[in-house]
Amino acid sequence: MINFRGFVSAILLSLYILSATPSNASEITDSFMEARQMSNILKMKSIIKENKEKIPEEVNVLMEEALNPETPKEEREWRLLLAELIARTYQEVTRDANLLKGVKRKAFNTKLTPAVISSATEGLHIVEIPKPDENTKNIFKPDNTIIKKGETVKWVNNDSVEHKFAAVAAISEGSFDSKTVEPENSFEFKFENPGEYFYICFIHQSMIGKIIVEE
Ligand SMILES: [Cu+2]
Repeated sequence: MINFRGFVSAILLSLYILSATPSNASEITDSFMEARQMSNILKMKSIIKENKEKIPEEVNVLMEEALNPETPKEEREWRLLLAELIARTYQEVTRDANLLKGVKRKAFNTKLTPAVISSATEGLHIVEIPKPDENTKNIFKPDNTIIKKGETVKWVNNDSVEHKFAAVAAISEGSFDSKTVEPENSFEFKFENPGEYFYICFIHQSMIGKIIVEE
């Protein structure tokens, strides 16, 4: 006796896999995707284990496609998620966190405006949190700045609501935590170590920024 419901869902699942898999995905990515669709975590891990040497390149290709402006938007997001999932599984299998770190940093970078060299005012670099206007709200301005080692950034809350932001530990060179910054208040941090500091507001998840500290 054929189980009709089971048959239909198997067909639907394979259609889903076909439509969701990038047309030029490699065999490794394809089989990883299939294992993911089946929620077969053991299989996902074994695919990564068997192809350990090829995975960083595999992830790089996915990231390049994800960051290519000519790739359609949903496909970009989808590839980014897949790259992150493969890199996370790679970390679980190899204990090497660098691949995942790279993916997360690149994904974060895509949401920022291009980095600008910030000029200090009275010894401080100012990042403003402006009042909302018709186009924007809950932003850091500028959201991506380059400063020099030993310099200080002052975040000034000119908004009418509070914000609370901190460096994302997994991908940043070091940490800072503003705690709650009330309207008309500010937070200062002196950057002693060169590197990249990615930060987010805990109250507004899309509110992000980055400070690049140069030698
Ligand atoms: Cu906020």
